[in-house]
Amino acid sequence: ATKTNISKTPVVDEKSNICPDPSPLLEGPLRIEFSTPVSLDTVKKENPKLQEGGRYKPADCVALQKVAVIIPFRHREEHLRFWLHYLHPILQRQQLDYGVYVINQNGESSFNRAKLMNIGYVEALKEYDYDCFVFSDVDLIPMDDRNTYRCYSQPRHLSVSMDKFRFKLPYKTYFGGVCSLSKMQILEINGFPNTYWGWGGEDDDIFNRLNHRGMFISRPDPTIGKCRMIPHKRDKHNEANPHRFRRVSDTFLMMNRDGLNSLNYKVVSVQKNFLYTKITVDVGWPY
Ligand code: UDH
Repeated sequence: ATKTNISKTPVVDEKSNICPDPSPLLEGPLRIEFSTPVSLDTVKKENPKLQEGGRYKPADCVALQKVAVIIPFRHREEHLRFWLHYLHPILQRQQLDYGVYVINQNGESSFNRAKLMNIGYVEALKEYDYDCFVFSDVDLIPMDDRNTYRCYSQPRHLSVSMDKFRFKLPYKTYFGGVCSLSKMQILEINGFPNTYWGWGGEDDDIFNRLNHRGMFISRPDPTIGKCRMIPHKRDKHNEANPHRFRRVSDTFLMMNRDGLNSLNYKVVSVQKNFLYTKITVDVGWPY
């Protein structure tokens, strides 16, 4: 009889090898706490399958989406360690092809969260053909890994039940914290505003942009969308923006000229760490 080699590597049709949705690796509710600090060394050891720059893709199936996770950042090292410790294992169980980009605002001018998000979008696309962008505050950790950090047919609000708001939405159109938008959805709204300096308003502006373009917000159910915020005080140089209410009422007037098409910044450095890519940028000053 002829011998057949059954151990031969099967020829896999890429299409039939797409990762299943939802991922079979999900665990459901997770225990999240911030009492014991974590070190980057520990997080590195916990995640041996990562590639330099905080990149990962599943080894035995083709991920459904290529996701860039963008974190607007300045002086929050301790929060970032918790974020990396909790999120890397979750994102891997979600079987995403992903990269983590920490967009670090250089200098001490007033913080500009939405501009850093625009920069993250542009810089991540220079590296890889991402089709989905998750924008996450550094201090928010999901409490259930069924809350998949990917994109949907409508823009998605992911941090829907935050402990600080007693696990309820603070208001119906709230879009702050963690959200995901596909490349197409971002391009339709000209990205985010670059002109919100200091705390507040930019998330409502983004909601208005989406609304003006006929999109609506999709959300996971409130149990799956639970998340914890690492307790903190307001940062220096991120005082509440006194112009925010007036600015939010002008979204429709401004959105075509304030966004990706007016974005300017300087990259100060790009640092490839094992757990994330850190891009330090000059965003300029309020005008
Ligand atoms: N961020 C930084 N550094 C800063 C400011 C903001 O990294 O100096 C980033 C970070 O990702 C943060 C996000 O921007 O998660 C949003 O800023 P925030 O956490 O200050 O905003 P939030 O609305 O809190 O979550 C406001 C301060 C509440 C203080 C209440 C004290 N009880």
